[in-house]
Amino acid sequence: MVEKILVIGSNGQIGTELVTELRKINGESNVVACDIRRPDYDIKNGGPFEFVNVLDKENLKAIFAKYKPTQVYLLAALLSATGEQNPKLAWDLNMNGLLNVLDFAIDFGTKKIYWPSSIAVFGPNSPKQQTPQFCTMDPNTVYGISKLAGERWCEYYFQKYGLDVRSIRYPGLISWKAMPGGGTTDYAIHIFHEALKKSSYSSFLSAETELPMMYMDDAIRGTIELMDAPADQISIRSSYNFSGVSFNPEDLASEIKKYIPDFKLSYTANDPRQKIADSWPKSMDDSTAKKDWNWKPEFDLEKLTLEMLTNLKKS
Ligand code: AKB
Repeated sequence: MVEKILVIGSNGQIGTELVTELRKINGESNVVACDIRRPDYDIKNGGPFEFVNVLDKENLKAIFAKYKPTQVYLLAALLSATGEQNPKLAWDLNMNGLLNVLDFAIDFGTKKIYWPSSIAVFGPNSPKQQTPQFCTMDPNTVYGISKLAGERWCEYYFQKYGLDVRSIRYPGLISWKAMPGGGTTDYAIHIFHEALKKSSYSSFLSAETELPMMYMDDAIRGTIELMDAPADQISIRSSYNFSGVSFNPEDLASEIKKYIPDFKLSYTANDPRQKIADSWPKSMDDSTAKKDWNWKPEFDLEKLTLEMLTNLKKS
């Protein structure tokens, strides 16, 4: 079957790479990049682009009617740090954007929906190490609250309407093609840019702040593997724990120093993102993803550091 795929929020850190990969697999004309702004990089030349605002129901409906998508990836969202600056907008976009897409997916017979969740669904009382799939969840950011509520809606639409919604709880994603969009884990990307430019970086998270992270290539491959898995192998209809590698700013700096020996890491105190990071897991138990659809990460800290430095130097 030829898939017709919409990627909503295509200009962001994930969308930029996901669109390219989906176009390689499904053909350029079958993957429609959708965003509120025209992209200023190559996806605009490689296939169709549409202006889409997920909060504008008429606009969204017209896109569903035009393309009758078989799959929709909904990536448009406000992340943890930006969400705290505008909590009501974050709730509106992250929640009503999802509900609008789920409703039109039913109306227009879309076969599969992908919606990203995050490690932000966990909170101060969740276990920090090897955080299990099911445990106490008390997120205290509006982003985390909206992602946890969104997970419940995804499972509800699957159970009530049989809609094939699939989701992953992303850790911090590390990539070089597009800049991150306002998250708490963004330091782990900025550090590479500054290391190459100035041989120094001031981290807004403290030395010992360990967080779950993943290289973008792993995240894109895992996302597509989940979407390709047979429906009867998907036991989680809220969102899967998903793990790559865990490290803190000191670990990352030590790895960067292997290539840039004079690199200096300092710290900026009292950044509001520290409190968010302190409420999140340090590492994730993703055994259910491993069991259900054979998830296996390929990038450890050494490999992702080398990839980041090599690619950023070339770009
Ligand atoms: C963020 O930091 O907000 C995101 C995430 C972990 O979901 N990168």
